[in-house]
Amino acid sequence: MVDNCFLFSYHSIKICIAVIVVKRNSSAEYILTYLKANGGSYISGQDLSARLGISRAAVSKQVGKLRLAGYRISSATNRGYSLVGEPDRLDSKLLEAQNITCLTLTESTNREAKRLAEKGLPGFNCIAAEEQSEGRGRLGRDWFSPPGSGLWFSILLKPDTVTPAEAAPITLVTAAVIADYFNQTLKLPVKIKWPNDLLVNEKKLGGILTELKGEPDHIDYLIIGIGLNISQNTEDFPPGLRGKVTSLFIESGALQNRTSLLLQLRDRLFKAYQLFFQEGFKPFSAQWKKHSSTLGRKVTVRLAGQTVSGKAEDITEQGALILTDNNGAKKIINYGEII
Ligand code: BT5
Repeated sequence: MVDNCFLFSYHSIKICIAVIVVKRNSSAEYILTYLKANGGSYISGQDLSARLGISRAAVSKQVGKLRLAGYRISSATNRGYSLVGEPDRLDSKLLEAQNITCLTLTESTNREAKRLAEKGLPGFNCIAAEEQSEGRGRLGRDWFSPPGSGLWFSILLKPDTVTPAEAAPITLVTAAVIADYFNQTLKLPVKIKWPNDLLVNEKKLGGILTELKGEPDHIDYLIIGIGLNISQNTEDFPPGLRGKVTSLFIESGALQNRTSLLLQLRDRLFKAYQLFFQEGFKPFSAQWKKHSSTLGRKVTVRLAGQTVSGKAEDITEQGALILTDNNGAKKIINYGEII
């Protein structure tokens, strides 16, 4: 008797769970079907909520899920939603043929690059992912990296001719090459905020996370992780990031093919790193300064538990920031963050 009762309630719970799962899935699928049937025209949230028998808040939540899955859905006040594009996927076959490891999903391409480096993968290799589940910024911060909208990749290098101190400006070299590419080729005014932020109109388009394993006199490996927002709409970002971040699409109104963009950037970066290992930061200094949004400005830099304010005057050949503080004293700052 007790056993039967247990079986009965267990069975009911199972049915209940199944019903919830089907209902959740089908709401997003129905919304997608309606949006597709509407051929790019707007359909109101009220209309969708009436057709599906769910609240408007639930419609908005399901639209959010579709966006996270890579669907490009535009929303406008008093008009509703329209489907702008299907999920765009990196062409993994093409990338693999060009020696780029292309993963559908990974925690972090930097972590993946580290694993491969430890297993013996040589330098001048690139690892990209459609999506990162635990994309990271500096100091353990999160990096939002959904599928279908950005470039999330890491470059593995194993230089044997430079020390960690000599390699320090490689983040600035990376920023200079990317900013130059966006300015020259795509005519997008990308600026560099020392040391690792790529901005357009003061909003963050991308960032760089450089990690190194080695001893003071040699490098085992260097990993340069690059995150760039390419085809997102403003609504595709979590509310906490909106207003502070941007994408190539938001700024230019044009959709770029992420696969070819990645190939172009990888090739330019590889060439730049070869030159950097031979000649240091000097060949990149002018390029970096040209695109800098930091030099000539009053800034406050946070470093190891303290802040320093003053005018950002220049950078050294090691990529350190030269600042004249409010008492007129010159300071050289190797690591830190402008706040
Ligand atoms: C960075 O850190 O700017 C470095 C980001 C590097 C990401 C790449 S993606 C490929 C590789 N694999 C990884 O796991 N990471 C690298 P930081 O300066 O600490 O900035 C982090 C801050 O930027 C966060 O705290 C947010 O405020 C903001 N942020 C998060 N996601 C963003 C995004 N997609 N676009 C713009 N800003 C974002």
